[in-house]
Amino acid sequence: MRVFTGSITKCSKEFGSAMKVLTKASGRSNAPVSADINQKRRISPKRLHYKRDNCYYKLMLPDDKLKELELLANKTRELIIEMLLEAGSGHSAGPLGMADIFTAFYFHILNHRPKEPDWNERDRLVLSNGHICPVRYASMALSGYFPVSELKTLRKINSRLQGHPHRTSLPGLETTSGPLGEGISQAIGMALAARLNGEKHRIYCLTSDGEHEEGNTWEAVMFAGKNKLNNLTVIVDRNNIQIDGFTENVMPLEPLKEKYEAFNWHVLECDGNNIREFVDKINEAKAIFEKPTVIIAHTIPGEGVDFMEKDFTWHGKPPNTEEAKKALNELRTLGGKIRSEHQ
Ligand SMILES: Cc1ncc(C[n+]2csc(CCOP(=O)(O)OP(=O)(O)O)c2C)c(N)n1
Ligand SMILES: [Mg+2]
Repeated sequence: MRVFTGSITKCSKEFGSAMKVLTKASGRSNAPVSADINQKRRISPKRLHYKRDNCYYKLMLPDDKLKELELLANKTRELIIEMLLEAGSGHSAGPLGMADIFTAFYFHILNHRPKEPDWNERDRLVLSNGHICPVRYASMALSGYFPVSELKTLRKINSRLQGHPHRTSLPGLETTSGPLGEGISQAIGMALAARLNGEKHRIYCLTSDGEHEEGNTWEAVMFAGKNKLNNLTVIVDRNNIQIDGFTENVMPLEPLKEKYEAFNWHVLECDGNNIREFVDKINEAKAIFEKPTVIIAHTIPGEGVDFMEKDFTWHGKPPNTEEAKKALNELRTLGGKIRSEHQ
């Protein structure tokens, strides 16, 4: 496979050199790890790099792969609109806003096997804010966990695709979620267990900004910081909205970065609707060895559908037929840039 040709950075097996490449590529003057810890440990560059012909290459996103992911994210958004229309209920804003991040996970970041969902070495992706599950279902279907046609059963009686994810119904889900504020607690349990068992998989937890109004979230954040759970990466969907308003009006969360830092976390921020930027931050998180990492991903709720963007009233309602038609037209024409095959 020649996917990485032309866009990969060759580097030595030595971790020190690898970090220089990483730092140079991210345009930063300081390596994102503390030198003393890395000097003491010989870190296998395997998880940061891609091995071919006995050489290690930094995992970057070549342009053609990025384009592929962006188109998949757009397809994911179309499926979300179609599912919600069919279901007649559900959440629009959060799933659309997180389509880029889910696409990046399922098609580039995760070490997983869609046809073997219980494979023990898989990375764990915990979805804490369960109400945005239409985006997870769409990514799972597109990546081969189940047929895309099953998406039409969202929220139907006896469907495996419940309105909030039900772990034992659908292989590939790591947890049941819906009650907010539980995901980081579940993820720290997985991270601690993996460390105690000497297992190498990583644990990712997707959580929302609204969930940071839950006390349980902060207990988990405190525990992870204390235990230096460096195999855990939390991603906060910082879309500034919650069920009936803007977070900063309902319960201000800022300064969120400083709060995490005070709990001994490594904090990164990015544009959560920019796949390349997000993937870069994930790679950077893998290079942090003394702390858990949180990526505060700034996303636009309703991203891709003009009349839904940044409007909290789309938190928990589906489009009607007319609205879905308008939304699908916008997505299928990439905002009027191309002709849709459906026209
Ligand atoms: C413990 C708990 N309390 C309340 C709710 C009801 N609820 C569902 S979504 C939501 C808003 C949470 O904010 P956020 O996740 O940021 O929403 P989004 O960004 O998706 O609009 C609330 C209060 C819940 N699911 N669980
Ligand atoms: Mg929110």
